Amino acid sequence: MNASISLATASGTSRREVAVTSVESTIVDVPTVRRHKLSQTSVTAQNYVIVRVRLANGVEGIGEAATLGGPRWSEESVEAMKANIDAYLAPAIIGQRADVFEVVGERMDQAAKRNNAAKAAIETALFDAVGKTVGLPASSLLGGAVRASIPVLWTLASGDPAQEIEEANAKLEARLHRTFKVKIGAQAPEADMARMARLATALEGRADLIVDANQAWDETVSVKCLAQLGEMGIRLVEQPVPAWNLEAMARLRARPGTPPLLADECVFDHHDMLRVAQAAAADAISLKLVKHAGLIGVRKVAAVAEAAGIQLYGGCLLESSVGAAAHLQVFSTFRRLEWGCEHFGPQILTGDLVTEPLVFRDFEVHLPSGPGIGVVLDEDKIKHYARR
Ligand code: MUC
Ligand code: MG
Repeated sequence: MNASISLATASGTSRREVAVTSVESTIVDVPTVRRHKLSQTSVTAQNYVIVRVRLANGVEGIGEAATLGGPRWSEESVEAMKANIDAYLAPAIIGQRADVFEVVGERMDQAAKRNNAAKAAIETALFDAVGKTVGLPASSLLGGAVRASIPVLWTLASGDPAQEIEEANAKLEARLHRTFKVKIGAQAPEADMARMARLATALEGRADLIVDANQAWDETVSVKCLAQLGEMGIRLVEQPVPAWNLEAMARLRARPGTPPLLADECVFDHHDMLRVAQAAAADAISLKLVKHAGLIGVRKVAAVAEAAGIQLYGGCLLESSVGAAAHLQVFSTFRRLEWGCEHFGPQILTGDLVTEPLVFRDFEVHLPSGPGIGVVLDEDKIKHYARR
């Protein structure tokens, strides 16, 4: 029998009922509680594209694409994403079955090169809608959750060590976070090293520290700084050199005293991951929907990393509870997630976008239990934060 002729799903929903009837994109801007400074940009508001996909059965699915300071962290901006979703990606999938994720992915790839964050938001909305249709969490469609909560870190990024120590102490006190990622590279390396030494001393024995240079250094500066960071006991160093320079990452990694290296901007798809593995350029990979074009893409990159013995780190781009929930759905399916995750995003916003924000407790973030990605949009909040 031709499998495509069989229309019944587990819940009795016909395949025709899961055809995509509309795709809607909305730009929202949500202020952050403080300025967040990276090497290449600095933000006081997070910009997202919220995608809603409607199916013929009336079920709506939601997804989110995040950016950090416009097209500076990567090439996508919310304005470009909205334009490309509306003009190219939505027409490519309207009328298609939502539950054949690979087919939809291929159609989107034919309609637009890269645009990974935009594609991820749409694919997330499809997983949400299909999960809601069959009454299962997206994690079940991705292999099944093996954990209900994940250790979550907090990022210190004001650039002012006194403020950062106070912020870290408050998070420790509230039992929210006990690993802190410090954003470095916006100031001179000497100033960052002095800042890190202060933080390491103030938090010694109470918290773990990692750093993210967001590609700020060259190899010469990295040689010097990585040795110093190693002596300070920094647990992990993320993307010290430009994304193109895998050879430098590999040489730095081979030096005695270098802390483990985390690949971020140098890995967008699974082909990039393979090149990093072949070059022995990283100890761990930061997995993000905006880079890997969707939940399936996250699993593909993770599979290549696992095959090479490279550890997994649940990355973020300061998503709201919408994007964070989507990441948790896929992260929860990994047998190993050595470095936990950094989905503190909902906590750095002055307001969230969902009716029940994610739960942060005892240094972990909890997987929501509902169907699909497990969160529901708060329509008043969307109206409030929507760009006019
Ligand atoms: C990045 O480069 O990792 C994630 C957390 C944060 O503070 O910045 C981001 C992006
Ligand atoms: Mg990074």
